[in-house]
Amino acid sequence: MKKTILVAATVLFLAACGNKQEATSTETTTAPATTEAPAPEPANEMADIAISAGDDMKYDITEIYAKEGQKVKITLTHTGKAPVAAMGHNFVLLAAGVNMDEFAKAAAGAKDNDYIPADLADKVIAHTKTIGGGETTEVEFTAPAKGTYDFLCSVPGHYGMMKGQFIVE
Ligand SMILES: [Cu+2]
Repeated sequence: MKKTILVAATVLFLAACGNKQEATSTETTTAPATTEAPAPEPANEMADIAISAGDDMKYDITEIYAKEGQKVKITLTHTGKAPVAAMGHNFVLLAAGVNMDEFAKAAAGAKDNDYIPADLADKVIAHTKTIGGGETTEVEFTAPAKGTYDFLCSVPGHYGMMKGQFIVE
């Protein structure tokens, strides 16, 4: 008689535990489903842009597209053989309304700072370092407001050949 009561009590105890666990696991499986619901916006995907330039002093692309607020990664590859001192290249994206000629003139005197004039830092949205043949560099930034922006290589004498437009839609 005593044994029967003990068994019954154990069954009740296990049943209670089982129910409790079930309730908890239902809660945890429901929660992630609600947070997963909003699908990521396509604009949130990074614009992964590859651009290259060689010893011929030319970018392979002269137009880059991105969406306002989109994360952008620019990977610059120097496909040439010339060392950085002879034929260095970089990628500099200028803020809206910056005069490219004036910027390039100032950049020519900023060799020690990768040809980015320190006093014009606020005129630059993003830039890579200056690299030589066989090297690769990259920079990440957030696309600015809708509009068309200029980019250039600020190594002296290059921007006449090495420039393009960064178009934000
Ligand atoms: Cu260059």
